[in-house]
Amino acid sequence: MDLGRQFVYQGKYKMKRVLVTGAYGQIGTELVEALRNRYGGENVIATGRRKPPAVLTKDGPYYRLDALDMNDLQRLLVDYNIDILIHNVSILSAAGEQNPQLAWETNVQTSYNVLEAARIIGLDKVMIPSSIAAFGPSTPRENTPNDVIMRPTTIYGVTKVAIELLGEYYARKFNVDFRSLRYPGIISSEALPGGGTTDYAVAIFYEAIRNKHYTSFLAKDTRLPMMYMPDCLKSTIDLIEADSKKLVHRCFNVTAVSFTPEELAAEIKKVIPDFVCDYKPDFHQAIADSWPKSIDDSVARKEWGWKPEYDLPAMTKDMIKKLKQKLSIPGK
Ligand code: AKB
Repeated sequence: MDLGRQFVYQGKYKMKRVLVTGAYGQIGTELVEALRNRYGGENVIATGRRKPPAVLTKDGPYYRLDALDMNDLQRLLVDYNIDILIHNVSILSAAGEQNPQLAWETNVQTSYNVLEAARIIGLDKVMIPSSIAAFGPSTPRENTPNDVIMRPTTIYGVTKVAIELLGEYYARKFNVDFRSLRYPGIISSEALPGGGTTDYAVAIFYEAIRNKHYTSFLAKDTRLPMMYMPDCLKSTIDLIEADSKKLVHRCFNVTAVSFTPEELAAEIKKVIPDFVCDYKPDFHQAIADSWPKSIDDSVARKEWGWKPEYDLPAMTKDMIKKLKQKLSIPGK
């Protein structure tokens, strides 16, 4: 019996109930689907502020929720008898630099609401993602350890450090089971990312397939840690279901691969030989230059058995195959 997914209620095993905020974003869209396959459609509530994509309306409940509204948030958690809350609402790095005030309010104030709601209602677990952006220029950039100096220089990074510290405080002070993953750049074929610095690694695939040409906003030798969506979903679900007795940490580095735009373009060229990539670095470059080039995720491997499945060639082949299907372009 997998007790990560189930609990005993009146002598019977019941599936846990999960609420996902920011469910219509890049990670949320596929995470809700994966959770519904695992926990049952009616046990996973998708919430967001926009109109939900069709994929999220067919197999389970969805609600409009602005996580800044504490009353609405608590009402949904109580009405749906939620056990696990995954808070995916976030303004990402590049968008954050355009509007730092909005990034602080959206990222930190909603996370505070989520942690407070978890404390008041007594939720089982709360997962709030962090990012490689929580590190900064004074952090060692190669093989960045889990526990190391964190002095980010973007507002997005500042909000992520604040959220990590607040979550750890709630865990210590109020016994809230807070967990967090420092996601690297996520590459996905379903929902598009928006407002991030690693977004180039998704856009490049669309442009390679549609136009055989892409202009990267990062320099060709900018190495960053990355992960394919199936690994992102696996890491998220594995950490949610990890036995709390085995967790020494609350916030974990996770990674799968590290590559540069030039290396990614070369890999795409193996499948689309006439693809051409050129490079015009813009304001994203300074953000990327403040982040790690590669990540040491040995703490996650040790405490909850994290192990990625996709390397750069496997991810590239799968992305191109899926996007060609999605965009209805013949050939593999
Ligand atoms: C971004 O580029 O801002 C995000 C991230 C690395 O957290 N994808």
